[in-house]
Amino acid sequence: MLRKVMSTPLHVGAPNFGDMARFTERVAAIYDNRWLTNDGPFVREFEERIATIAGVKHCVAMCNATVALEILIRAAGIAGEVIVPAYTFVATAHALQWQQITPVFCDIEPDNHTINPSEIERLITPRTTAIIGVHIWGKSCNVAALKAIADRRNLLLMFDAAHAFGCSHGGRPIGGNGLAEVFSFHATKFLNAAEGGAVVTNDDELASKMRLMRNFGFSGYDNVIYIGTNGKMNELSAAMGLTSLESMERFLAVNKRNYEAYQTALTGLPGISLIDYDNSEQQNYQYVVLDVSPSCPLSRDQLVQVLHGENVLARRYFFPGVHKMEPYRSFYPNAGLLLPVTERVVEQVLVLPTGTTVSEEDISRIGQILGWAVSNSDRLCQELPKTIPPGCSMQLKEHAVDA
Ligand code: T4K
Repeated sequence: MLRKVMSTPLHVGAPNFGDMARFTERVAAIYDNRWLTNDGPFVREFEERIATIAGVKHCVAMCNATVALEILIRAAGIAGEVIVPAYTFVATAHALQWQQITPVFCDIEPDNHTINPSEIERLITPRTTAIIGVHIWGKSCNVAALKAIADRRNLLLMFDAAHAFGCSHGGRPIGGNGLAEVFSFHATKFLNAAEGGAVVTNDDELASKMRLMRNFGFSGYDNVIYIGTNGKMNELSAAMGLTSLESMERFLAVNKRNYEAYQTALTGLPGISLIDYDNSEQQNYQYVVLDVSPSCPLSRDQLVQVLHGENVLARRYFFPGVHKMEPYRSFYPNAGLLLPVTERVVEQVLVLPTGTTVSEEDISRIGQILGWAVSNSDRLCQELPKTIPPGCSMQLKEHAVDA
């Protein structure tokens, strides 16, 4: 009997926690200092540590990566149209649209899931000012090809590196590519500050402009010199981020161990493959991503239903593609015609839980659940809808399978 193999739910994105005693020491220091936000000592320390790890001159910490993207876009003077992949978290596009800049959706590379440089040129118009690549799953974009296009066409180039803290490209830490890169330190990320983000850059002028913009545009007391917003990271988040940083090696070791355990557990499942990482680069292995091809006897959505029924809360990131979310779906109803790879990938990707809450034993059970599902596919295909309706709740209703 397979039902409820997992007694407690396993979440994709369950946070990795650093040492609680170290965090509470820092909280005690915050109480002593009576300093909670506005460029406090922990934020400064966090920025220094991140800049060092990323190998860049400046880290400007923010309240989250979405606001960090918005501030970077504004500080860099971007306007008009910007080319972005359609296969990303919706924040990449929203950070543009929020400021009346048009995201133009580009297709992705079939294996790497990153923006396809050979699709970019035909999307460039006189209004195009920039390209934003996304290092999805921590897998780096083809930076050299993007840079060549950006240089040739006089466009700015920057990266949404929300997934890619601790990863490398060309043997160098992600952080120094293009004009700037943006990390997320959200709870679900490899390194978390509960909520948090940062722009990293080697550009002195851009960094000081972003520091002002994240603080309402204040340059000293009473002197506002730009339009700004409140994008500041607070001291509690920085304390959490610093504590997470102390455990970064452990998080990496666990994620790598889990990834390898999944490689073993998923061997031989028809039509199901684990996307691979380039082992010549540093990876954080924060995402365990399956490709469920049409040769699998169950659809991706049917597997999600089986897994949820067993308390394994797998996700369909980034379904249905940003171009099919509002307002983009209404603006560009035919965008999918230019995005065949994205349209295929959003139907096939399934993300499984990993991180410090997931053991090798859990992974072997997840392998057993998937093995059981494919060997009972005839019955399951009759009982489970092929697709999950939009807007369903996080944990799908228990499916009607009696093993
Ligand atoms: N660019 C890219 C490419 C991104 O992926 C993201 C964020 C951004 C930009 C923007 O970064 P931030 O502004 O967030 O810093 C989650 C995250 O909220 C989001 O940060 C992340 N990407 C995205 C990939 O995942 P949802 O809609 O999946 O969140 P939710 O609430 O469903 O949580 C995900 C899973 O994590 C659940 O299974 C539950 C688990 N969880 C979550 C939280 C918050 C926990 O176990 N504990 C927790 O505290 O978006």
